[in-house]
Amino acid sequence: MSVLYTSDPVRGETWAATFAEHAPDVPFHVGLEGVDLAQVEYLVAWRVDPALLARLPRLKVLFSVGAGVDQLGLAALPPQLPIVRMIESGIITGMAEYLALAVLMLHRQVPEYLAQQARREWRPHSVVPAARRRVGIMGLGVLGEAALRQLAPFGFALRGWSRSPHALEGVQGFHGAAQLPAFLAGCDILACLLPLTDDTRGLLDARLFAALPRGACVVNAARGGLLREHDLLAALDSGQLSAAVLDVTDPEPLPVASALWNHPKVILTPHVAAETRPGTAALAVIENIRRHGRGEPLHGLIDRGQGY
Ligand code: NDP
Ligand code: OXD
Repeated sequence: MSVLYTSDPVRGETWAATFAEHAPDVPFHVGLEGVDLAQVEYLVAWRVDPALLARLPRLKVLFSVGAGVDQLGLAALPPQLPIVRMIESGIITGMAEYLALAVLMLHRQVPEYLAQQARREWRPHSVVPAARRRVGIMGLGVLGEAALRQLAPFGFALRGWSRSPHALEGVQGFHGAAQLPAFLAGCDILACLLPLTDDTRGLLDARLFAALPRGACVVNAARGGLLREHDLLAALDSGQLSAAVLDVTDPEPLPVASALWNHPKVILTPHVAAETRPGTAALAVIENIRRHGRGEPLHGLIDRGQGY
């Protein structure tokens, strides 16, 4: 039995060291060189070449190095192969920090002040109290919940939307397509932490932006494919939206010709909201391999039908 890791080789060194320390009985390989593929039972990857899978006859579980799994290309993977998303403290802390940063920047009108600064314009705007700022998170999973916990002490009026009902203290909950309009109508700042699936692709479009209060702001820290760039630009230019913070785009890297780069109402970061921390990620995979060996349920196993 062995584990094959095919993601970033530099981070792979920390993964290998963590396996050597905490699971010395489990052979761990960074990259394909010299690996007996017939012995590989666990694959750890960001993207997967289906041709590689065909060469792994004993593969039992595919672990994503990221919290998302869309980049694995689920449709091309064997339907019975268990796929596990990454749940580890580095990603959770990183996303909670990023969401706090983005929401506070929008709450305190930073995009507007940056645009004013570029024009050498000294013009204060009145501060809206946090209690009067309604912040909504789409996606109440591991990261959505962590973001809401991070935001709670600021005193924002918090709301969240998910597929199934969630009862979170201090958060007004909405779920399902039927409750989406009511959720959106009360979001001055909307942040998206949904997985990219067949159901969510392109959800952040002109119709959704029109359902927000006029002048609302949007944060997308999930996947670029959730948002229609053209619709966002139109909503920003019409004043329906007043600003956007984007950590993800479609495609990535964002093409140099994109109008997002120079848009005065857009703040961009290059998919850095939450980075998988190799040490804690390796421990999470080791724990799951142990669980698998004991026949216990895997932590973070995705539902292939739902795509997340
Ligand atoms: P989870 O699987 O824990 O949570 C997903 C949430 O989305 C759940 O609350 C789920 O609802 C909800 N959801 C899924 N589909 C729908 C739908 N059709 N309608 C309404 N709600 C839906 O995921 P995580 O919180 O761990 O991660 C979220 C995403 O963040 C990842 O998939 C990834 O794409 C992105 N990400 C981005 C990073 C970055 O650096 N920019 C880093 C890490 C992750 P329910 O609870 O009812 O199932
Ligand atoms: C992830 C990511 O999904 O880094 O973890 O985007």
